[in-house]
Amino acid sequence: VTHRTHYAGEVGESTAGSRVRVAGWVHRRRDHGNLIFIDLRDRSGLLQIVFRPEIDAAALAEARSLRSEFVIEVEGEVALRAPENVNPSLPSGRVEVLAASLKVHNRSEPLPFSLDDEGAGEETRLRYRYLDLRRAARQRVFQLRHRVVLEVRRHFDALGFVEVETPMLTRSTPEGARDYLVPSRLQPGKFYALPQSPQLFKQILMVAGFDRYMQVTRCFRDEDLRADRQPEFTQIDLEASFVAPEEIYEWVEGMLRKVFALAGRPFPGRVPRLSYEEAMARYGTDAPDLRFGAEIEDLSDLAAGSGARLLESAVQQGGVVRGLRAASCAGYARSQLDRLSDEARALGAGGLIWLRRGERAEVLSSLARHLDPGAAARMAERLGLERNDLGLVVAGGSAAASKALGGLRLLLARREGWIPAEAVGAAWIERFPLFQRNPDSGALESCHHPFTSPLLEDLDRLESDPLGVRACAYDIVINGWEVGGGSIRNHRPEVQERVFRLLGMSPEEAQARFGFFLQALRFGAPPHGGIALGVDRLVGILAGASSLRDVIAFPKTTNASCPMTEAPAPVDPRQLADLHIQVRQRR
Ligand code: AMO
Repeated sequence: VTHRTHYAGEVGESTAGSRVRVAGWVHRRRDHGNLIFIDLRDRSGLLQIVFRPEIDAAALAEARSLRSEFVIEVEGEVALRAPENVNPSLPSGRVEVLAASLKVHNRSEPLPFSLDDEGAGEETRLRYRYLDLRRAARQRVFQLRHRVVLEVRRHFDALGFVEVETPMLTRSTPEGARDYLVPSRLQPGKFYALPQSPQLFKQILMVAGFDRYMQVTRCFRDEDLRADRQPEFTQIDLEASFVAPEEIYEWVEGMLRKVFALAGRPFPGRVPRLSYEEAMARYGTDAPDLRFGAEIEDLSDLAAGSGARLLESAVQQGGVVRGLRAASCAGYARSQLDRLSDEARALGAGGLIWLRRGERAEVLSSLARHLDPGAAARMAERLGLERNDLGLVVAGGSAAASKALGGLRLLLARREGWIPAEAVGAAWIERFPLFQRNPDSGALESCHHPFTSPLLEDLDRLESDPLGVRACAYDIVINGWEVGGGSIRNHRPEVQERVFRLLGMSPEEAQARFGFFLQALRFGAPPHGGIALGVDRLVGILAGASSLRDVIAFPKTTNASCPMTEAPAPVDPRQLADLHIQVRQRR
């Protein structure tokens, strides 16, 4: 045999007696003097190789020089192991290969960390990412990622979507982040932007009559990084003409059902829909984690006549009283309650009030005698407090109260283990506001992006009440992660121009930035809409990863650098000169 015949993991009982040639890395070596055992590893798993003097003395001698991660190729006969040597935890655990020849392809320096040890710091693991990626658990993630993307392409192909590639060197597409810029050599002082998304191109493909477009594509956003954000990430990007949100939901839910099945996880039969307003009120966030209850309840109507001035005055001043049930937490000690109060304040609440139902179902509260017992009982009732439950209550402005309670809800869920391990909680969030005010400048800005259409019923109020206008936009949220977002677009140029004006763009400025796009809309743009889903976030959820870095082969760290290549890096001054760029060092 002259070439590899099997992957290590394929050599099992059925190959016993045959001759195989396998190749891979020395995972472990055990030297028993006149007997050497090697665990050979390739991407499929491990296989035990035995070097015996009576089979090939030369190979045995050479095997003595092998060390971890040397690259070898071995030929030999597959033999059944003696019963006492069977390893039931390996697919190849009943057999071993009696080495008749050994070829050492390469040596390896001692590794900076052991492949068996998860303990090495992340910076080190990313610097030597190729070693980190040799681990079976890591390889499984990328196998899964591959199969997910394949399934997604099949799904949309079957629905008549056509994959079209859009440029990477382009103009700025506003998605709310800073652009990565690429200087032009041929046109001094001009820059391309890397796409924050293919948004404008996919809309233009609808004008071009493609009808159903999809692309699995890289997007670039220069924004502050978190566990769920990378500066470059991959989207499953879709757009379709003559389409309603309902149809897009169906396509996406169908896709999700298939990829969850791939990962062996059940996906809910029907994904519930929540308005943005409901999500904010009940969960304090537009990306609620629906794997557990503890929803926020409004208690404002119970404040009047409750005897507690704190609650009454909050409501009189236009605020709210809201709370949630922390099941079985009535036994919290003073210190635990103090910690929760501090956490509530850090989340923006003025303070935290608690109620609890004791052993005999009596209701106690931190407001003690300031709170009328009848009102306390009604609040406990509304929150659904049973024996030994704790109720957490916040009074104040509506947004702040819900946000703080939403934050506590997540903290407690993690702390108290309310999230069942295999659970999947998904929802569509709809009817977002079209605009929000920039907290610094006070100017209107798009909540999603400027190409999103207002709800038809709100179109008349675009200029008179822009903040009250809702968008025909939707997000899909899974396990508290925003996995996708999209909208129906402004296909009529007049509406698009009105939106640009409200965003503070003069017609000249709109023309300068988006003239090509407005022009396209004027040549018979069909009504259209779409969505983009984050592949990294989706695979992250399927793989149970806590950070996107675990599902991206070569990710960036939080300061947007790559420890392996050490990008970003200085460049040769001549390169800069070609680009007409001079770097000014900040003093
Ligand atoms: P949006 O900006 O909501 O919409 O992005 C869509 C999805 O892309 C993923 N995502 C990210 N993933 C990792 N790191 C990031 N920095 C990051 N930013 C976004 C998320 C998100 O839900 N053009 C529109 C789509 C449309 O309207 O059709 C867009 O890009 O999963």
